[in-house]
Amino acid sequence: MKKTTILIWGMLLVFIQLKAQENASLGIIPAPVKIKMNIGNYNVSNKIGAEFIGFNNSENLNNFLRQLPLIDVQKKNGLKLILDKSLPLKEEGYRLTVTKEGIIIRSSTERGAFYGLQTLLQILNADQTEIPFLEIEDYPRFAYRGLHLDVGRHMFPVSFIKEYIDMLAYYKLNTFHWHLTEDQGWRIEIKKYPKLTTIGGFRDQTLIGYLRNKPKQYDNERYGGFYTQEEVKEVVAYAASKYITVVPEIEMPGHALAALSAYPELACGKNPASFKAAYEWGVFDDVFCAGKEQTFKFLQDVLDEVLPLFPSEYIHIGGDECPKTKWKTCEFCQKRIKKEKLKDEHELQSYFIQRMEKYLNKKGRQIIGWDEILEGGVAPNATVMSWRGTKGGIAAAKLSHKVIMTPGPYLYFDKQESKSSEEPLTIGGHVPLSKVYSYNPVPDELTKEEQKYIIGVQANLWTEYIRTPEKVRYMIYPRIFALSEIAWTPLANKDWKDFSENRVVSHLGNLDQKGLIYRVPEPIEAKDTTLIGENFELKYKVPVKGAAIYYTINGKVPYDFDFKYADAVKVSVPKGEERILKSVVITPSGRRSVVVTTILKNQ
Ligand code: TNX
Repeated sequence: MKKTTILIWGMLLVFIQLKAQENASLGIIPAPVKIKMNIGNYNVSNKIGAEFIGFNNSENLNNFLRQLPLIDVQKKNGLKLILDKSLPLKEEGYRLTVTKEGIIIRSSTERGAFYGLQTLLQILNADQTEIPFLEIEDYPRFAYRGLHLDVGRHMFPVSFIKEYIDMLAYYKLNTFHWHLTEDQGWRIEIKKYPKLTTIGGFRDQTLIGYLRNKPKQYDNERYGGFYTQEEVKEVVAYAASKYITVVPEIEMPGHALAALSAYPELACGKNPASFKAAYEWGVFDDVFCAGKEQTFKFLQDVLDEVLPLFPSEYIHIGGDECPKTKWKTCEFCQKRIKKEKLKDEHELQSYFIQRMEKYLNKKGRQIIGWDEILEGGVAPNATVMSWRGTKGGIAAAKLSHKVIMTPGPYLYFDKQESKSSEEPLTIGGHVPLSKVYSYNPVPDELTKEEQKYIIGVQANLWTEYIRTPEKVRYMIYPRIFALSEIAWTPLANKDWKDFSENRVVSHLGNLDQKGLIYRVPEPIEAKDTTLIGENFELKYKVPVKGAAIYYTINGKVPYDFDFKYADAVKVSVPKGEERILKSVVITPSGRRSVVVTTILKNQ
């Protein structure tokens, strides 16, 4: 071969390689386990057909396929879904291949095929006309991948719960933790105890503003509602059609004021006061009495109605933040402590949880509890949700209990993403996207053996300060993307740069196109800080596809008629002066990021 021919071939190879790398992440969140790019593209600009092989007439998958704009059910060729029980992948895994013959999704379960379809959908979201030839092998890192929603503090319509479930499925999360009972409202219909919802479902008013503001103000408006059992069934069935398990939470013994407002006899003492569902936030002293048999009878009755609605193996029974104040002076609780030879009120809480566990185990269910259930002795089969940091999770794993990691400092999406004063009212605290992404649910403190007890990870959305579906979206996007990736993607494949600069950018671009609310990230690389120098040249990147960065250097809030960022922000500052650079992202739909202020100083 002539030298020039070799050179041309060589250049071509380099080009192909670069092209393949450029596509390497394909915009998929969570990043798959393995992607191999091949040369060529499969054209999908015309609709393609779909064919099931080996599936026993899967209604779920069929219905799902039917809704995809890519698919024409009248056609046959194009996409093949093959059920292959011998596939050596984890239960939820799949293989997706695209060749000139078409697209094949191979899996050993329906669930796996469903996740293969989510991947396909995400690839198509980036390009509607062509899919590169490729081979993907994929399966989850953790079996439990959850997102929680508190409907006690504020309620959200069934239609929105379904949207939430769709979003979970699209990001390959498989558990929706539905927090159904709270001090501020009991949200699930229980036929035997109708007052739980007619009385306990409503509060007289709601706190306006932050809990610690003085003086406190209230909105003077009755607030409430609940889900009927029919609605619950509808949600659970909808979730199941997206391969999502709904884990209900019925809180005990604390966070029970709404229940006590309906049935005050379940509180401590002979003649308990009357109660009202709480209308501000926090932890309240009045809790279920652990001494009265009546309390257990009530909770078992409630669970008897809850269990048939939720096929989930796990039932969450709360267990967090239960003050022992009332128990200390309650004759019934004290009698129980003596009779059961308990050391103190912590052991009484443990008695409470263990007794409920026994009841649920007998019915074939397992309990999950917040990490407080470790205090006073953990129930023998309980799974622990570690929320006060990771200590509880580590302790539980060392005791050979299953653990779901949901630590506040990393995975509480009710905390705000930045410290900017432009952030909306939140519960406080600060959990930026990068912090969520940095979280590894398996703590270094555990041995290999103990690590096996970490069955998964979850983010929580408490809604004291979240009143509308729109604000839920603001709080979860884009942090849910990071949750998805830490829950699914192998540790070794995590790649913050590709995630934050490519994939988040395109997924937020899609939300923007749909006109949905989400939190617009600040210009990538822009920092609230002071820089010292004379000639500044700052490079930023756009965090949302199609968006632009605008800036001012006179300290004013930037608008879209100000300087538009192109290659760099170039500013020269005379000796002894400073310039206040403010930058903002504005998206195609007109959404704005918070403003970043960078002081440029020439000393
Ligand atoms: C603690 S997390 C709680 C919730 C609050 C939340 C606010 C947990 C088990 N209990 O009741 O809503 O903090 O971040």
